[in-house]
Amino acid sequence: MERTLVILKPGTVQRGLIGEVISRFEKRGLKLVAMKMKQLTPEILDVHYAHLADKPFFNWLKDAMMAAPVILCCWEGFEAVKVVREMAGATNGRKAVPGTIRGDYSVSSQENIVHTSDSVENAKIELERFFSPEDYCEYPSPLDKYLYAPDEH
Ligand code: IDP
Ligand code: MG
Repeated sequence: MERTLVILKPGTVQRGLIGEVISRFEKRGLKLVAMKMKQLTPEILDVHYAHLADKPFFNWLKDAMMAAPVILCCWEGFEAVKVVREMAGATNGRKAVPGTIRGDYSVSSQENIVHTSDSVENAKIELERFFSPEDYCEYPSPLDKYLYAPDEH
């Protein structure tokens, strides 16, 4: 099974949407295997958003990501990276399709509820950035046979 990183951004924490957003991933059938609340730092954001360092909004983005704690989650499932990314929707909340998380809860290109890993390769790198091996919980998934066909793993 694939694993992917979701960060519930500071605005999501402040707006009381933690439960709503986590509930969506749970209801979809994804399995939560690690979760923690953390105050992000400039140092970790410089690395995490290095691909945006030359953008005019980079410092605003960093400030927004440090405005309150975030919730870091690792979700596991068959093709979880793509499934989660598509649930988040387009980066700009005004362009995100209703029914996606950003399309239902945001109207901004910056304040857009969640970060989600954009590829299997980046998911591995990002999970290592925010979680240690001991942060993960291994527990049985008795519902798997109701969620997946035998060749979906
Ligand atoms: P993603 O979060 O959909 O993967 P990225 O391009 O990786 O989008 O951008 C990371 C974050 O930077 C976005 O989630 C958003 O918070 C912020 N961002 C992206 N584009 C803009 C913009 O044009 N203005 C302001 N903030 C932006
Ligand atoms: Mg991105």
